[in-house]
Amino acid sequence: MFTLILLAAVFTVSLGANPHGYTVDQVAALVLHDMDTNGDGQISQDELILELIKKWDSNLDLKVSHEEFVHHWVNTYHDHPDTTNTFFHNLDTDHDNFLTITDILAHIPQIDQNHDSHVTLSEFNVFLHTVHPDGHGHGGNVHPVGK
Ligand SMILES: [Ca+2]
Ligand SMILES: [Ca+2]
Ligand SMILES: [Ca+2]
Repeated sequence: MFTLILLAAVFTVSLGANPHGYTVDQVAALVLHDMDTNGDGQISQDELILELIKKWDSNLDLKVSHEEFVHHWVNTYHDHPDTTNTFFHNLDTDHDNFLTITDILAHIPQIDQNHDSHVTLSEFNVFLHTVHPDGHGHGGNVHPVGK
């Protein structure tokens, strides 16, 4: 399943990944920009945790619920709710329906490909393509749109 998502993401030319026309590449750039609080062009582990857990956790229980995540992600990046739903479940490594520090730490080795403790745009871009279905439904549950 995971391999299929990866292959679909790699071999698909993405045209208009969400209703506002952002491609996955553009969303990756937006997310990185939002997370990069010290403006060095990279995301540290702390910035990743700060962004997701502190900013997105509306009720301050250190867990980002499915509802909180989808609400925030769709509002911020204008993504399709179905796509966002698949994205959330791919991020939720322990399948407890919450994104926590545990889920983030589980993804860090995969995101930070050269293991320098910082995530660059190209690293984040590759990661997003593997966990986030594009707007044509490849790898996700979004209705395919004809080419
Ligand atoms: Ca940074
Ligand atoms: Ca989880
Ligand atoms: Ca890195």
